[in-house]
Amino acid sequence: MTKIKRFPSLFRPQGGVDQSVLEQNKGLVDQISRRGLFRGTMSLGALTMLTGCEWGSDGSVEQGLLAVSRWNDIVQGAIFRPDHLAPTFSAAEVLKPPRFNAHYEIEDVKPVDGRTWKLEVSGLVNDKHSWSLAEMMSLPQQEMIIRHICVEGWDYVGQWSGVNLRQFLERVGADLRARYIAFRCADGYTEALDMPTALHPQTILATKYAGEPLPDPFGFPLRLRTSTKLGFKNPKWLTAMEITNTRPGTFFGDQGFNWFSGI
Ligand SMILES: Nc1nc2c(c(=O)[nH]1)N[C@H]1C(S)=C(S)[C@@H](COP(=O)(O)O)O[C@H]1N2
Ligand SMILES: [Mo]
Repeated sequence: MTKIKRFPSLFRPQGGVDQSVLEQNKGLVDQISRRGLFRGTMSLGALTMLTGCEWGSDGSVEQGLLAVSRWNDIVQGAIFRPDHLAPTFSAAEVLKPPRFNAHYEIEDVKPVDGRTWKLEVSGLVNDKHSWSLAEMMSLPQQEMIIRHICVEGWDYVGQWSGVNLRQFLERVGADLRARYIAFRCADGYTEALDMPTALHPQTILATKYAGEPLPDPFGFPLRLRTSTKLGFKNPKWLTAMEITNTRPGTFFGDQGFNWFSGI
């Protein structure tokens, strides 16, 4: 049986007074503010004023954060800078092996067989053929050393290489005016990107970590790596991609996490 992990969720307070929720996530708020989203104007007090909620009384943390989340989606979409590059790091800073996370424990990872694996491509796209691993590996590869930030409050520098998503979308004749790319994974996980993020120069379909094929727990044979999104918007063990104008449901988004979750 797969154990479902309990996340220290921003959105599901355990009931009663929970002053610690924002405190626990202060690192993330600070990160986002350092990376320019709030430009230093957004304090925890300001969040209270923005949402008109007393943080901590029954259910209000949840309501307040949902309000912030909806506001975030609008503002984040509006201020997203398509060509603004996320910070990159040196090879010496790369964590080896990377730090694992999923909504279950590492022992429950079910490795994907690269010999039979395919990536399905569907929706608003000309070329709907499924891609084998060999075909993916034959495309030009791009490398980036970027920071991974998880909502649980930890981060690491990782070295990822693979196929630039914009170049892949152009190659398969995707409609780049479509609004979303939806992803499905071998473990049933779902995620999605808005098109501007999909077309960002540091968004790739990664096949390697630190120059080696992705180890099984980290998404072999193919995962998404965005430089401008939180960890959970980087689906592992990809099996399908759909180009669509209908906003896709996502594993964490459907539980109330901020859909955009990035800068
Ligand atoms: N398929 C799938 N992808 C997933 C997850 C998952 O549970 N299943 N967890 C996400 C979360 S919450 C994080 S932080 C990152 C962790 O990636 P890593 O193990 O390479 O650090 O993967 C994301 N992608
Ligand atoms: Mo995460």
